Amino acid sequence: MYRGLITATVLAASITGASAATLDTVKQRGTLVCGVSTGFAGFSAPDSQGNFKGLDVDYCRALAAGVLGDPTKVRYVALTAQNRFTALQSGEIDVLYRNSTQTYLRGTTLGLRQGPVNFYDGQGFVVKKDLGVKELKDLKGATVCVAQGTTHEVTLGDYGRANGIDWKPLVFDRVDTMYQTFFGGRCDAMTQDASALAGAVATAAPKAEDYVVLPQTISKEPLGPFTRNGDEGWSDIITWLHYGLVEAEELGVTQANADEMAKSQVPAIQRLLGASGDLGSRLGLDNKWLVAAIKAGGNYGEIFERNVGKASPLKLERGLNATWSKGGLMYAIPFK
Ligand SMILES: N[C@@H](CCC(=O)N[C@@H](CS)C(=O)NCC(=O)O)C(=O)O
Repeated sequence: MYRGLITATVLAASITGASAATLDTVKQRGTLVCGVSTGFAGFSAPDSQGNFKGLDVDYCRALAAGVLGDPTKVRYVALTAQNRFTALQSGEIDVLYRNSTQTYLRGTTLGLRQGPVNFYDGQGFVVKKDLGVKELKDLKGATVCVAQGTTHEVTLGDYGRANGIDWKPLVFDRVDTMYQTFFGGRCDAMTQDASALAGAVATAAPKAEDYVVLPQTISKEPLGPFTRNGDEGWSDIITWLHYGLVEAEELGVTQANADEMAKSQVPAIQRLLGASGDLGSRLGLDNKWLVAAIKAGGNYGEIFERNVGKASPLKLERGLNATWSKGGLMYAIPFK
């Protein structure tokens, strides 16, 4: 009891220390420290040279460009599902961009803020095609590989109990071991975010065409950034970065034309790109911060297509991640 109290006090003290204006810390350091995954193709994974690539990584780059004027001024910290939130609470990282699902409990109990969703996902299943599985109830009695410390571990149990499917979870604390085990044939199915399954099949499967991601999903997995409570200024920057990238897509501002578009006569484009309205300064940033952010990796649509869309090995549809005007959920709050 006494020891628990000391630990809690030390943790609370370190959270307070870490919540001093993150923007100032980042500017003084000259580098953004971004928490990402240890390896999740399409979102954040090191390439053959060890450089992190992916949708989440492009958010880190856009943020560094917007805040520091240089998308390369990022130090990536690879985090597992288990240690990601502690790394943010303790101040080891400035922001977490790591395919992390937003939930009520994570939002209310961790001392963290949940930023706007940058990828709407759902928990899916992958199986070997020759197993002949067509729907989830065909997985009765199946061994299912699942990662520890994720939303999936809990949802798998809940769904099985509610629907009378007695699947047997095989739980892994390391995702690389989970992939090796599944593709080695030890589990009948593997479950995680449907996007992650597409990435795993595209990059880790011995023969991608032998596997199928089932069309059903069993949960909503809204993925987005996390920041610390008590630093509204920094959380606002994370929020408006996402809306800026979506607004850029809606207005046709791209990586290639951002400088040119800054001279546009369209008031909404002028405000977004800092030609009028002084919006950046209200966040403690340069008024043209979003020009720099968009030039780092493009607008939301460009980031999506390059990393996880048709131009990528994952080949995902835009679906819910299309802009609202095209039937999706990506909708930017107006810049005015
Ligand atoms: N979105 C889920 C799952 C996120 C997650 O950690 N997924 C694992 C695979 S199931 C992953 O990306 N692992 C890569 C890594 O650990 O670096 C959550 O927030 O709990």
